[in-house]
Amino acid sequence: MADYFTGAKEYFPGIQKIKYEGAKSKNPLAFRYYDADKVIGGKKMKDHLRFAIAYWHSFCADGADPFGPGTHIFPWNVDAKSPMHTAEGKMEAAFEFFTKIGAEYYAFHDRDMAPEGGSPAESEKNLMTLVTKAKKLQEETGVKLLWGTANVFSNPRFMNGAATNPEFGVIALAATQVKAAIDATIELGGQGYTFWGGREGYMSLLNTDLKKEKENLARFLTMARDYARKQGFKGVFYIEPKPMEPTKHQYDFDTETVIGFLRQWGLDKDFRMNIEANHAELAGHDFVHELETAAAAGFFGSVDANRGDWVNGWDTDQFPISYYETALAMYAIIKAGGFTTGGLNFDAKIRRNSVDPSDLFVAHIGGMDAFAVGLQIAQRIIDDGVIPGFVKDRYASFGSGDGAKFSKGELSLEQLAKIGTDAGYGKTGLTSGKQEYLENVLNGYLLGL
Ligand code: XLS
Ligand code: CA
Ligand code: CA
Repeated sequence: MADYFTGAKEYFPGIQKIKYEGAKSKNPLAFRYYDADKVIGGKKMKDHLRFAIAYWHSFCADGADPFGPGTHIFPWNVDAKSPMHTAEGKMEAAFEFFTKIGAEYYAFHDRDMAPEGGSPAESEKNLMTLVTKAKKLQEETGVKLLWGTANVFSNPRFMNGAATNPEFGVIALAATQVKAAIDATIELGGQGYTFWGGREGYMSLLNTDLKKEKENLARFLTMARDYARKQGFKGVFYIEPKPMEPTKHQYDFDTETVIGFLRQWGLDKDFRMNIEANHAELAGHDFVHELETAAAAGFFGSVDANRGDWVNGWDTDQFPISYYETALAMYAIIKAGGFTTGGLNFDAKIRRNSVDPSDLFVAHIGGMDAFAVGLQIAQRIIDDGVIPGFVKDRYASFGSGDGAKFSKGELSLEQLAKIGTDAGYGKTGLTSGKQEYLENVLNGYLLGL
């Protein structure tokens, strides 16, 4: 990867490539824990973590919220001659940022990269112009595309949904975008293509044919899968679960729901999960619950790394900072075999009042350091062996004798009941789960770095 890139104009002047300076550093523009080439458990940190930058939050979202306008002054918007000129400047700024922060991957929506034109054909032409530029910048810098996606939720035409819209015409317009975004992803060598069902849900069942909408969603995903495969896409399709917001109920509610849907419609071979920490919380789950649920069913794919705020019930998309959470997440990810096509995509935004250009760097440094710490704690959990050993012992009764027969499906209910009858009640089942002990062991690792 290039040391760092700047286009004709440097958009983050005064900020050099961010370096690892160690835990004692007081420099806010340095990593204290993320040391890209340091080997942990036989693999470099950067290959475990596969950090990606989200184009939309970092270079598009200007801090606007329902109560006020944007506060972030993007230098590529200043003096821009046209929307395409803005988009080109934004892209150069993005690649400058990717290389200065040292992230090898990025993720984007079609409309983050290129402005919508006056017709679907013009929109596609705009996108492909920017894709050509992105491809060149990727080659120059060594930065790669983690995944692409289409924004089929922001434009008012999608206010009633995209693939689940009650009007066929809207579904066809969504197809123009998804087809072009798949082409763009293939052209850029993207390792994945993501579907986040932004408005694929309902606000009221009084006006909704739920069965039809879910069938249409399945049909649309099948068509997209078939098109991408026909065009030679070898990557992974991701569904990103989210229970609500902007709709009252989204069909991709959580991992378990999505897995059922994918299996029902025969999409389970091509699709995996892109799990976002904040969405897990909105669904009433822990981030790690979603990771373990996906991994247990063979659907672990990629991660949108962020966090919510425990006192807010919405998608605050804050940068991850909790070592406790990153440690448990990395433990689950390593147990799942680590990332292959996926990575840790910072789907996170700086706060509306974080208006200094350096704030974007500081935020990502915090997130990258938090995952670097989490990775090291996870490796300590594995190396020390107390927690995995405890879990293994807890299920030891399935390893031999009748327990092993049960696991292999060799017992009928009558045979199983006879084993219970012969054994009698005794003290069976009265074994401590030792949760508090394990929590203390974990806290020891957190402090031990
Ligand atoms: C919004 C989602 C979105 C997806 C990509 O809540 O997180 O940003 O990640 O469309
Ligand atoms: Ca996301
Ligand atoms: Ca989110």
